[in-house]
Amino acid sequence: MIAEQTTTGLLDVELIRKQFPILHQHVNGNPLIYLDNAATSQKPLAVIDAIDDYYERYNSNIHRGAHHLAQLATEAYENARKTVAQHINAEEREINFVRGTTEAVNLVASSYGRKFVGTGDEIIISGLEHHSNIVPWQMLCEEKGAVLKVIPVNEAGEIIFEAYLKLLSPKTKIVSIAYISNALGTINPVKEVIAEAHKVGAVVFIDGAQALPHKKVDVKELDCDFLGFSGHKVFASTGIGILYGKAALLEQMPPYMGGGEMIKTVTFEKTTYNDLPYKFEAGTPNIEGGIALGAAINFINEIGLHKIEHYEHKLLEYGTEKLLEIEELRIVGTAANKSSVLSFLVKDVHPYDLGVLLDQQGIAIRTGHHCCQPLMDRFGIEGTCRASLAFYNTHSEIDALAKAVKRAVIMLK
Ligand code: 7TS
Repeated sequence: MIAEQTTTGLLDVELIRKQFPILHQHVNGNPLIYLDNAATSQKPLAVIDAIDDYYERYNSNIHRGAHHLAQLATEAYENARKTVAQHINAEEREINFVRGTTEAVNLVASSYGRKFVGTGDEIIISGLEHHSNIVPWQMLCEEKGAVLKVIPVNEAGEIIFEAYLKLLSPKTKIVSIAYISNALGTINPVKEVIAEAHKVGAVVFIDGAQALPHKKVDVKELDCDFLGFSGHKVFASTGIGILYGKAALLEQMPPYMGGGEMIKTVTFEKTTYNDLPYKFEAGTPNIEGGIALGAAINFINEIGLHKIEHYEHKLLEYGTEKLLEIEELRIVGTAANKSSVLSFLVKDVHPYDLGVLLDQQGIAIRTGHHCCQPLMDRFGIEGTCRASLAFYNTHSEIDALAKAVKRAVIMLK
């Protein structure tokens, strides 16, 4: 039995794996070992069944129909919003359904940014960011004549906090930073980042894409102004995500898109906008995605995020140890505070070639720059091999990964 005694109780990985049908298949003649969870995670039966149930029983458009199915669909969608709100300790009106983290950043940059950022103002991001937390801010800076500042990163892949403090000034209007780096797994000290930004009057956007699947995030405890995350990384569907914003800020922000649902009244002369959160939800949304996200959050809460976090930490430590036994392999990203990502390089081996050979052995990893080209530039590399973990991964899968890397390296050298 694959079971892990954690300080918070037993995580029965075997039982958990039974909930993920996709894991039980062979790829290229070998049992699938899925280690690309930072790109997207797999879906448990609870999520698959919730989507099936929606289409089999009550598919309908929401908020508008008086009929029975429309009521069921509206209730399920709004219940999912409530689940998300409770999960991150927010109010329901602060939970905006969007397509994913990318849209969450773009929404804040377009709406808050266009209104509150002007010529000569500054926006701070970190050197660890995913392209989706770089490009929207660059676009805003270009449009407004604002300046983008970047917190440098040390050799371990940690932000240099003292350098951050030096970047902050009354000109800083927005700080936007990932909670956890997708390329290296670094956990940023976001609570401290937020507190310091608030001292100069800046608002903070937290990119929670890699945090929500692995740890409890409480927006009140962090005191973040905005938080974005993607459903598909947290065991739900693609095409759904969340933008949390403090109600007082969302109230001040203009709509991002115009259309149905986001209005109170429309005449050709003037439109008045709907209340939160509908003001930011123009058009028919991804209804099944919202319902799936609610089901996914209930699923991880039933297991317990503290147990998940503890188990994954042990798995990460084990994986680090195992990989470092391989000659000429180095881990890229050695932060003291790290989560669920093993980025590595083997001397004289191209990451892509290694990725292909691992795939031939049924092992799914990602290779390349992981949408973090500036971070790769910082380390003077083109990319890495990245094995990213979820709570359904096991110690024996790590053993298989290490064995397969060893075998592949022999073939490639
Ligand atoms: N921010 C971070 C930290 C991410 O890891 C990702 C996706 C995004 C934003 C964008 O999320 P999306 O759902 O809107 O696309 N990261 C990855 C990855 O590491 N591999 O594939 C996608």
